[in-house]
Amino acid sequence: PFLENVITHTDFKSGAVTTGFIDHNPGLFEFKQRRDRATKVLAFLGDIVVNGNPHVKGRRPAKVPTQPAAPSFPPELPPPAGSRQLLQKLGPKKFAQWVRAEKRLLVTDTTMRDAHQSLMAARVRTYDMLRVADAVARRTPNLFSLECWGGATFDTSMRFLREDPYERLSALRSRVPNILFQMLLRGANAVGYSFYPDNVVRGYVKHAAAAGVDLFRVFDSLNYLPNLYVALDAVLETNALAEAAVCYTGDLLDPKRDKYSLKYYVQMAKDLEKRGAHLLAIKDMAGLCRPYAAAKLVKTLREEVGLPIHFHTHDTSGIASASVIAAVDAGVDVVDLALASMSGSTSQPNLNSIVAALAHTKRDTGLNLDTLNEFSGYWEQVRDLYAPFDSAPRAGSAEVYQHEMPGGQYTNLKEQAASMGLGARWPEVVRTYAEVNLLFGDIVKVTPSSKVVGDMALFLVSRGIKTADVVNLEPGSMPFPASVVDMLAGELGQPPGGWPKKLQKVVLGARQPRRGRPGANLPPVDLEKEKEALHKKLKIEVGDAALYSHLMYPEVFADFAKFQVTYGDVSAVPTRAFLYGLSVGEEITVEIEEGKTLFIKLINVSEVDRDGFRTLNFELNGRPRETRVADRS
Ligand code: 3PY
Ligand code: ZN
Repeated sequence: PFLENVITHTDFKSGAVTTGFIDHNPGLFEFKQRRDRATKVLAFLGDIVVNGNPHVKGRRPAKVPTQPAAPSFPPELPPPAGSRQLLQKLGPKKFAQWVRAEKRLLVTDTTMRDAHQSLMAARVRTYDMLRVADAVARRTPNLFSLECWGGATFDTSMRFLREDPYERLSALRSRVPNILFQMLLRGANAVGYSFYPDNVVRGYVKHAAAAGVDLFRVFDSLNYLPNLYVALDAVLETNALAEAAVCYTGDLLDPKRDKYSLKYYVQMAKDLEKRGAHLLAIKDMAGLCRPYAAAKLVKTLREEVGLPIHFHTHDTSGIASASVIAAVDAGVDVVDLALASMSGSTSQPNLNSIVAALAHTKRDTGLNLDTLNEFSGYWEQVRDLYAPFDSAPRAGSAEVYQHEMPGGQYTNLKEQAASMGLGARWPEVVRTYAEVNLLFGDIVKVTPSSKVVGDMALFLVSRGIKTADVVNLEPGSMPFPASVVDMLAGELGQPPGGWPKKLQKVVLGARQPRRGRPGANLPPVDLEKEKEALHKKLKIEVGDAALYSHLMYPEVFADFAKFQVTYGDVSAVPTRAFLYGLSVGEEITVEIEEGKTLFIKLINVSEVDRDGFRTLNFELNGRPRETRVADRS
């Protein structure tokens, strides 16, 4: 094939070949690279066909749905200018003023991040996003932003989907140049579960902004400002929008629950404004902000601070769209919503219906309902493909006001409980979760603090320990989960009012709690040295993307890098084949790069041979190819 490449080259044919011919035409070698990539894709598909996708095991639907057709778009028309061009023109400060002065309700679509995180344990692949991305850029250019990065998706994309989160960002960016990209950043915890040295947080943010993030929503899992400021300051050093979040919990209308009162939120908002935030988010991660509370909170915040307000909630109760409408009436500037088929339950409220509700009012969004409905139809079919992970509650439930579990955690914790054999005891896990929150002193629960509450709940349920008995245990006598010990030792920062002293003693034993901001005295990481060490360890090229993936998730990244050496980039494999393999006679196309498509057909799967292998015959772009796979099924 290489020879074939040479003799068909125009220079070769015309006789203009000199000794430098090969050197001057590196493209001749592309063939080998492409062949390697194809071999790896076949090896991957072979493994899925023979052994199944390990994450689907035992949960394969009786009838596997087909891969849906992507919504159409006019390819000859470039995406019209949108919010991103406006940001580039105005800069973040003026842009924020524009947002605040805008009459129509501005809308963020969370379908590509929080919606699938909250419905399907963050399992939606880049493939399904890219298939609709061109249409989104051209047909809903008047969206305020697309939330498409950060939160749990950074981890799950490498861990379960075997794809690079940075590749997702750049692939989406190249198709959607006109709408703001929004990410969720966990303050000093970046996109991980523990705190990082300040220079890691700063470097992470700087690199993410350069990689295509326009708006960073920054929060802290205990509403602990010193933690939040580290990340907020980092965003303020870029040209991106810094949206600081006030995490909402409890019920501000309940006089008995006065720890998280209106006054508390207003003070926090003022502090964030003073620090330089461009926008303010009300981050109601569990969907606890009831309609009348939302109205009061939005109205007051809008009076007390000059920033535009961005309302984020979850529909776990089933009535979150009433809260959205109440917030709209109270003057909220932007709201987070998810496309109809990806909305409701633990996800965001219904984008399409809110758009319809506001049509012909003074807050009319200007979004095209027919288009949104068509997009929702696409996602409805995509969602079917992910049925094994789709474990969100079928209907709204007022129990959320008792357990206060974030929407993004619900399906993940349920997965975790099931993997520990506690699937049938889910209601007990949920009850214990609520008790643990009170045991911890009634805290804000959002990643990572919510994970700690979940870890403790699973620990107590699996060991048969009553929550009420914990404070009476001998200090240091119980091997609590490391996350619980660390949090009570101050490793995530301080909750309002501090940690309950007695509980802290029981959990920490002799360990002394840390005071103040966890990252305050941490020496910076030598990033260049870290890159070299990683290069030596994994024998791969280490750019910033690899560096930060490694710093956030060292083991997950190492495992992912190993996977890539064997199987290459599998993100272009259609989801149906990725999750369920191919049947004999089935053909798929895999676009390994722009304009380079592999046509792959499975022809035959042999019986297991003496060594425990099966031979798979494929047709690759019309030519026979074979791959051998160990049968571990
Ligand atoms: C996350 O941090 O992943 C969240 O979605 C928090 O709401
Ligand atoms: Zn959320």
